[in-house]
Amino acid sequence: MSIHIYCMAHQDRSDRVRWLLEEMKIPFTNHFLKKANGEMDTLEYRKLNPMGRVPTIVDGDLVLHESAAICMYLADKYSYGLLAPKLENTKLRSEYTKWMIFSVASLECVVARMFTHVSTQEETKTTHEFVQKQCEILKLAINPILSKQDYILSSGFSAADIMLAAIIPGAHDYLVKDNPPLEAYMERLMNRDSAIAAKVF
Ligand SMILES: N[C@@H](CCC(=O)N[C@@H](CS)C(=O)NCC(=O)O)C(=O)O
Repeated sequence: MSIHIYCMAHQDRSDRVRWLLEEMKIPFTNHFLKKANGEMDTLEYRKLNPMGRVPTIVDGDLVLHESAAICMYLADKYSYGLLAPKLENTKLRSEYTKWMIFSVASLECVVARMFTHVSTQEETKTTHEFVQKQCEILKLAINPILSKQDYILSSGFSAADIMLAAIIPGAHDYLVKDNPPLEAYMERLMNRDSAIAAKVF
């Protein structure tokens, strides 16, 4: 049975969901919605996602929105103990949960400003200064880890890397450029067959 992904494009926040599914070799069907045509605003779609946003998935009788929650659900269901550490492995699981939450609550809320607070030249300048400052703070958490290991968890590649690597390029100049640990990390992740198949980058 195929998992249904409601999205707008390959490079919206559904990218991480497709990447994870490709990684786990789970079949999926994309449903591309056109916002301009009101397709995210229909009664039918609002039943799946009351906010009329994407991504939303339907997996059998389960409907879920919020990309981090979707990835946690899918990794637990289809790759428990591999791409998602088991609950009984308390330390590793808490690290994993931390990075999954960090990816959206700390990283993406900064990175997203690059696209939403740039109407005028003046606003763009202020936004870039803000993002640059915030990225220096975010790097305090990420850099020490990626300086000593290839992936964000000591156990190796996980769904947390998918979340982080799908978001980081949005602020490439402030996070990746001239930052060897992040440059190497992104190179490693962008070249995964599953990321290429999912057209994330
Ligand atoms: N926190 C949500 C964000 C969802 C979101 O804002 N998605 C964007 C596309 S990437 C969207 O639906 N935008 C259309 C709109 O806001 O009308 C998630 O991670 O899934």
